[in-house]
Amino acid sequence: MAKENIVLIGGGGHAKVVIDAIKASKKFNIYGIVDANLPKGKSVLGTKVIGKDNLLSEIFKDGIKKAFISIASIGNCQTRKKIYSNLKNIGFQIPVIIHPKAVVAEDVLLGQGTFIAAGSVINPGVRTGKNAIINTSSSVDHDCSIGDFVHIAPGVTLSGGVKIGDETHVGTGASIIQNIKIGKKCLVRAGQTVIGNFGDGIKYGGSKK
Ligand code: JB2
Repeated sequence: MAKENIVLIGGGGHAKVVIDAIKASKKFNIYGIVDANLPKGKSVLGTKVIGKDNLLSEIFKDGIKKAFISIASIGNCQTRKKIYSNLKNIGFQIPVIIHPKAVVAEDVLLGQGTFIAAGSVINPGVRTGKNAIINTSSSVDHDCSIGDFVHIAPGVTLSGGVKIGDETHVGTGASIIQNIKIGKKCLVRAGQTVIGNFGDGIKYGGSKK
């Protein structure tokens, strides 16, 4: 059976990881990339940039019904939120993409547009909201709850029952012990160890505001 076409939004660093996962999973044919800045015709891992976001309505009318956000936008998910809402307004379906070398337990529930990268382990009872990113080699243990537009960066460890609020970024290599609650729009800086709860809008670790 022919693979369904999918258009990608964004052709930077994260797109390479997404393209690799899509190719490995063999579920979709990548139709092309729309990117706000890259020149038309540029190749990203063999996939061409076909234009900018104003092409999306036309692409949808031409019969491409699936789209995926291939931008991670570290520490600021406003770009992803804006793109997600534009895609939904046009009518696109935004699937879940899982690298086949991730381990995802049977009962895990993943929100629309969630990306699960290679080497990550998602244990039973985990839930994600929409457009969450569980990045390379991260470990999300049983019963964790991950909000909308959250980015769990490479190498993060979440023990069982951790709750991460919407739009929070957990930086590379951070570790969070069991049953901790982190609020919305927080930043856990790379490499931090979190052993206590914190509320919305907190930037945790390091000396920067
Ligand atoms: O509104 C937009 C838009 N805003 C930025 N629409 C579209 N279609 N494209 C947009 N872009 C494009 O996303 C930029 O022009 C750029 O080509 C791309 C973002 O690439 P960048 O490499 O800056 O960020 P990323 O989120 O793909 O990857 C970062 O985060 C990853 C987690 C990188 O720093 C990676 O190294 C990292 N692994």
